[in-house]
Amino acid sequence: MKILVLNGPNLNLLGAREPTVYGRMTLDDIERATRAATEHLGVDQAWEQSNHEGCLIDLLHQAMDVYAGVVFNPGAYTHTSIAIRDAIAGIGLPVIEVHLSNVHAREEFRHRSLLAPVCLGQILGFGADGYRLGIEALVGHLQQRISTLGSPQGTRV
Ligand code: CA2
Repeated sequence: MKILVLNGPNLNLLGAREPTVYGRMTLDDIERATRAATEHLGVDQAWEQSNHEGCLIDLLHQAMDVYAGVVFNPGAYTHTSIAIRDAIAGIGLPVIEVHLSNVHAREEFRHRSLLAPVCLGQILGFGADGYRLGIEALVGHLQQRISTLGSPQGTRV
């Protein structure tokens, strides 16, 4: 089973600034810790980050032919991007929205997610551990789907 862990704008700055909000781990630290904590699941993970809306959309489109699902921290595009929402709806893959911070405990403009209605679910407020939780939730969902529907030869899961 292959999954994509996708990260949006400014997440490449993690660890360097705003440690009180986002912690001290860099995105590379988070990737390493998440891979170690989810190794037992035996899933093949590709981690990507982009600061550009169009790049994130391209990566979501490309994911259609390669991955069984996506764990996605869309950063501030969560609150603004109809184009990313359309991409998620269009690819038909299960996508789990992850946020490091509890966006509902922050500024009002962060309370609304344009993406949540087209995602399988949201995980937020658990810091870096949210990525592990997101992967576990995604894998659990995919395994349940396989046990209900089966996995015919040639499908991704
Ligand atoms: O809590 C999250 O994971 C967010 O997706 C992080 C975004 C924010 O816009 C969302 O509302 C919630 C911000 C990404 C990180 O931005 C940084 C900016 C400066 C220094 C470090 C990180």
